[in-house]
Amino acid sequence: MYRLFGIQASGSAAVEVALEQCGVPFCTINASSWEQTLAGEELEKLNPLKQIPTLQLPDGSILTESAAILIHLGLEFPASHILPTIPSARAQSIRGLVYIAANCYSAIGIIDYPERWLPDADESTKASLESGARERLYRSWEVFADQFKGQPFLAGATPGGLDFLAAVVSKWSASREHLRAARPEFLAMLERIDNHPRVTPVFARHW
Ligand SMILES: N[C@@H](CCC(=O)N[C@@H](CS)C(=O)NCC(=O)O)C(=O)O
Repeated sequence: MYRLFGIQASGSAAVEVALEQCGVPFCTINASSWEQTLAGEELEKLNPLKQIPTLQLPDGSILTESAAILIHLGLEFPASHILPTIPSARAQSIRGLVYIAANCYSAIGIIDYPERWLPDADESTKASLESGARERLYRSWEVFADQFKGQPFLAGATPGGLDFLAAVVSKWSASREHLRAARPEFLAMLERIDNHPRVTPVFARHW
């Protein structure tokens, strides 16, 4: 059985949708770095960064990093269409997953925890880092929107792992509010993902 460490409204929602789509048995374990619980202690032993999503595979091994988890599930369960089957489309999905993790998710980490990058800085310096990271995040989403077109979804006819991660990560740091004016068609595609019957029931548990 897969064991998914996560919490409401976090990145674990994207993996939860994917696990549902794979049709595999899994359980969710409520844990995060911002709550001190026994499950949190277990999470920290498995993933020293104490970040979610963290997925324990049926063989007991640990997968961290949302993009890696989604790519793994897509390769392990090809019929799930978490990754497109056509190689060129699959390559673009992998590119998009790594893009979001490297550019968007990481910028949100800076916005949420500026003290990790500037441990000795005063409040105004940290605020300045936070606002620079926010601008960079918005620019990264604009570039993503220009590079990745939903037809009607990023993964093709039905939503895949790239759609799940884009829909979840864009919910934070007011990214969608920015995209409403900057890239309205892309925002409409994100809403299309939210409203897909395979996604809505899971997102309803999170937001
Ligand atoms: N690189 C990781 C980032 C995961 C991440 O930052 N998760 C957030 C929750 S959505 C977290 O656990 N933050 C708490 C922390 O960094 O202490 C990924 O792509 O999955």
